[in-house]
Amino acid sequence: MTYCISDIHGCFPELMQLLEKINFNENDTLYVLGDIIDRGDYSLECLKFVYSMPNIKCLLGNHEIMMLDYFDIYPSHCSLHIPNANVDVWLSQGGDKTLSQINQAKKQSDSKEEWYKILDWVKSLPTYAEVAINGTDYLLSHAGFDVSKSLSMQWLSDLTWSRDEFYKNPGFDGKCCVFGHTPTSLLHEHNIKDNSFWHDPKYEDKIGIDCGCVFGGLLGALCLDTEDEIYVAALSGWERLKYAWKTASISEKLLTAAAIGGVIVGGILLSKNEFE
Ligand SMILES: [Mn+2]
Repeated sequence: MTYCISDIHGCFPELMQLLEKINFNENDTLYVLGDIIDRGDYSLECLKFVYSMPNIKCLLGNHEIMMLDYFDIYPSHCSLHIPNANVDVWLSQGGDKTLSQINQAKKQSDSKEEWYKILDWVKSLPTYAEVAINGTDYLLSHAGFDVSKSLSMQWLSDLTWSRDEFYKNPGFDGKCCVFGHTPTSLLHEHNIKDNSFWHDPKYEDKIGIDCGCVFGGLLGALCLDTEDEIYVAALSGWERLKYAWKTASISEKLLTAAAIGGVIVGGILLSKNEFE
């Protein structure tokens, strides 16, 4: 099977849950439509994971581009790219969390070396992909396309920053565009609480799959073979804490317990309610 996921934004536990739910294995292919990093707690884990998997193909998102800009690196596959004049943009868009994870990793020489390999790989990521399955031609990119131009003439900004122009107009003739970038709750005009995929109701030629996981929504996988939609919910604050707990040091555990008024019993963190 071939699946698409977008806008993981550092939500590593949810990514693992989703892959388990679809029973992802070596016979499957997964396209990740960019914005693997930023805002969430596990950007580096997410990057390392997708980098290590030969059957996961990633496309560049605007967050990866902001990161490359920050490190003054030019993406390989683009027709025109103007770096952000202000490198702090990345840090203000959730890149600050990613940067501190990177800096932490760079302290060890092994992971420092690995980091530079990953950065080189991010730089080389393509900006879109064409996939034909069961007679449907899918066009995948992070944010959409400028349909007034041919595929080879797309600017990097068309593929990674497109929004309303793309949503409100017909797509490419006879193709189905799959994209992320804008949480679908903002695209479902009549129900802002709907985090499921957005199927263009007017032209029926676009599917939005950023389900806003990092904002408390869903992480979704679209199966291109069956058009099945598989979702996992974003972890709650408490589930997130429990997840972080597994890898925390003793001092981090003590600080966390004190901060939430929790209690440690037999190495397990209990909330006040659970303890009483
Ligand atoms: Mn984006």
